[in-house]
Amino acid sequence: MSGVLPDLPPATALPPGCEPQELARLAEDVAREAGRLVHGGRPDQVEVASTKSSPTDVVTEMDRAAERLVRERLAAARPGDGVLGEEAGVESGTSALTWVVDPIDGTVNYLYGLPEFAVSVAVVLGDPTTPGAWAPVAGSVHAPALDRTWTAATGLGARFDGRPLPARREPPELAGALLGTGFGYRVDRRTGQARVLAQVLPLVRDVRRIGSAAIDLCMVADGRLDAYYERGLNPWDIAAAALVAQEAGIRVVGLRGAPPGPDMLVAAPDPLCADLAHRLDELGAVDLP
Ligand code: LIP
Repeated sequence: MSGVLPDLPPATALPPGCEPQELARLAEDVAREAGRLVHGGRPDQVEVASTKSSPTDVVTEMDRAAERLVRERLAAARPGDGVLGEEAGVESGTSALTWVVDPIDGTVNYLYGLPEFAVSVAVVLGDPTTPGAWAPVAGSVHAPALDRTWTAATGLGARFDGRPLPARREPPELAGALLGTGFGYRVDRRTGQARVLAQVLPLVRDVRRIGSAAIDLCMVADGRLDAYYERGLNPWDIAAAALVAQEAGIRVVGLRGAPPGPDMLVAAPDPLCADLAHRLDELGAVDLP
């Protein structure tokens, strides 16, 4: 843990039989297999199976099928671990580890046939449903339509398509930064997020709305974005990608001394991270519905 704002805590005192590199390999293998199902099995016309927080917060049958596959593979490989998945919720385990799964991060992109979606598979110590109470051990984000995979293991660095991440350029000042962000599905929250964005936009180089938090965070890790912020993210959106980012030397924080979580997540190299977090706090970015 470094700096004045808390990152996700490092995974320490790993239980016996918990080898981060092996867990990272399992995470990537399972994410890739689910990616083959999601991308290779995508019907010409993807149907909405149901909605969640709003009529635009959609679930497809492929979200459900991919999560079932991931759960089956993880149960076979590590039967005592718990699982938290976006679609089927929490399944407690007997070990100290919990797998955190987003079967399709960027579901709306998937629905529309846009390539920016990813399978995110992470394993954490602690309780992933409580911000600040969990530490990522290993994880993989596989974007099958982009043919990109980011994988990390705690203390062992992050890899992009099997190679060490490219060296990053010197982080710019805020005015020169290319930011990623995203928006919730509820109208009241989107209204507030638009107000904050209108005040952020003049302060930065430009903004990209990719549509997948996991890909946003990985793009900060590999230098395709300078920074990313979003309010309203779930643990399954960020668990793998936050570790990729942290292992690439990126700060992943909340605001006002809070850990990254649903209230806010800010990711960037320092000092850009601290500057952006401070500006977002000044703009009331967490004082939103
Ligand atoms: C998505 C996030 C994205 C956010 C979207 C959505 P989903 O996750 O990854 O950052 O802006 O609104 O929440 O719903 O596609 O798994």
